[in-house]
Amino acid sequence: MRLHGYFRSTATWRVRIGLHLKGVAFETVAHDLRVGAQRAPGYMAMNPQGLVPALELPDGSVITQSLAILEWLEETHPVPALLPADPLARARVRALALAIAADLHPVQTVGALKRVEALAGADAARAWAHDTVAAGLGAVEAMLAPGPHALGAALTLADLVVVPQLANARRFGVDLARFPKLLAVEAAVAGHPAFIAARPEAQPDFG
Ligand SMILES: N[C@@H](CCC(=O)N[C@@H](CS)C(=O)NCC(=O)O)C(=O)O
Repeated sequence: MRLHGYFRSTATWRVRIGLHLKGVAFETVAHDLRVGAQRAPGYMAMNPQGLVPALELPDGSVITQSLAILEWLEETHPVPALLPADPLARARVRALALAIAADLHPVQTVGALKRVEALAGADAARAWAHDTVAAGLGAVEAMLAPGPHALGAALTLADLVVVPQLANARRFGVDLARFPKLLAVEAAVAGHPAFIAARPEAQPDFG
């Protein structure tokens, strides 16, 4: 199995945590977003969106979209479970994951920020990234349940999405002291081997 990604990509990071948690071995194929490698014709043939991650299975099938990959992983490798058994609890996990992956994250990707910079300049792009991430995390902070994890006692898919987004927030200069519950979620998994192995600095393309 080959995970196409980039060390700093938060969407790829989510999937790395999931693969490590489930004990699924994978090979990393790096695409350097700084030089636009995600839009090279060979990769575009695999993911016409020109975005990472993409998971290439041994039979050549490709799955794109980090949450679709994680749901596939959950269905094919159910242990340890990343979704609760109760339908309402499952919906809450998915809602929290989507609040970041579908609403917050898309407005601060490399492509989105380049476009803001082209329209309004580098300072505007930095302010855009900071403000959209801060506003999005404010909403997510209010969605959290009593911990130690994002939605209660058990580690879920929501934690896999929260942790990378906090690292991104720091890059954009967001003051995370405003989000004590999110910081507690991050601290709860900081020593977990799967989370450590998935960190950007542990990846072969880090630099
Ligand atoms: N919704 C997608 C988002 C993928 C995405 O935006 N990936 C970013 C890296 S985190 C990317 O490839 N950016 C390149 C670009 O914007 O050109 C997912 O969850 O997989």
